[in-house]
Amino acid sequence: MRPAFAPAVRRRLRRNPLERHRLKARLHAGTVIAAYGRSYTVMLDDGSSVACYPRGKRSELACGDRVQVALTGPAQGVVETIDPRSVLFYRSDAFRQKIIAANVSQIVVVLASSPSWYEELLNRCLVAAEAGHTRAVIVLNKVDLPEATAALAALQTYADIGYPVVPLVARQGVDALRPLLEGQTSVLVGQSGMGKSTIINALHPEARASTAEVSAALDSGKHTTTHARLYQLGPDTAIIDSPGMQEFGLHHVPRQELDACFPEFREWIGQCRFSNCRHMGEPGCAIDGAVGKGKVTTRRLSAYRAIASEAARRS
Ligand SMILES: Nc1nc2c(ncn2[C@@H]2O[C@H](COP(=O)(O)OP(=O)(O)OP(=O)(O)O)[C@@H](O)[C@H]2O)c(=O)[nH]1
Ligand SMILES: [Mg+2]
Ligand SMILES: [Zn+2]
Repeated sequence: MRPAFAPAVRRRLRRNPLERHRLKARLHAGTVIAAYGRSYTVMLDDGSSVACYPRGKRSELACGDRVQVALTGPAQGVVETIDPRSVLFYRSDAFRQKIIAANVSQIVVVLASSPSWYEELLNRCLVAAEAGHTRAVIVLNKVDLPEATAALAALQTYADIGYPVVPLVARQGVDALRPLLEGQTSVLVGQSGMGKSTIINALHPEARASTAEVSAALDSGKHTTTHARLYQLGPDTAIIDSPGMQEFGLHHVPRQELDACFPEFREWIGQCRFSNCRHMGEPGCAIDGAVGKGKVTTRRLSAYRAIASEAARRS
């Protein structure tokens, strides 16, 4: 696919075909491997790293973006264009989008036996993955801790739906996760302190990503990772570490797309008494019926209703 040029560059190019030719000849293709503020690190396809800033005032680059860079000095450059993205994984509230990563093929939600994890955040990450037609995997890290038994039991629902659930002790090794990452560009997401960067370090020992003890008093992590970073694990395998998050806004997921974001609802959709059933407690709702038959859990239906109410309030 041809790269999409930024508007300012497009204008310049249209005006001057000679410059278009020159610019194209000087551009180097690469991948954004770190994004902090308006500074980026781009790994060029020849393996060299370039410190870059974007042309123009607004920067909308994300870790994982494929870009075309014009070199301006030794290991320095300007991002001239962003290639079209296959996927943009992001959260959003009423005011803005928070881009997490681009061009990922898989979302890995990292939970841990301790600190405690929020089921609401898990459900929201899964909805965002489904809305972007991206595979999702759940990791339960720190199964060496006594809380593991209860955490694994709570995750059975998700395994039943079909999401791979991988128990892990990242401090000891990540071999159980490796086969699921092969050939994928994955992004690790989750609350602070779950062990995302510990997983990265186990997969890519040169990464030396910072990790920190969690706070027992606050039952939470310390937001150690401050920006996303991509690590290449093989020719066609990459993984992105991301900063811990506490909430996951889904303002970008339209109400009418929500049913499809709950995979276990799919076989019941279209079977409600009313063709315009919103599954919010209407009589003859097939999803309520599925809960009665034990095919859908009350907790997942409640999660659906909370997100649906939020979406309905927006519109
Ligand atoms: N007991 C135990 N502790 C672990 C394991 N994996 C990671 N930890 C510890 O959990 C703490 C937090 O790990 P990090 O890797 O920094 O967590 P993170 O998810 O990257 O956190 P943020 O960057 O803040 O989002 C560290 O003290 C790790 O050593 C594990 O398998 N078992
Ligand atoms: Mg981290
Ligand atoms: Zn219904």
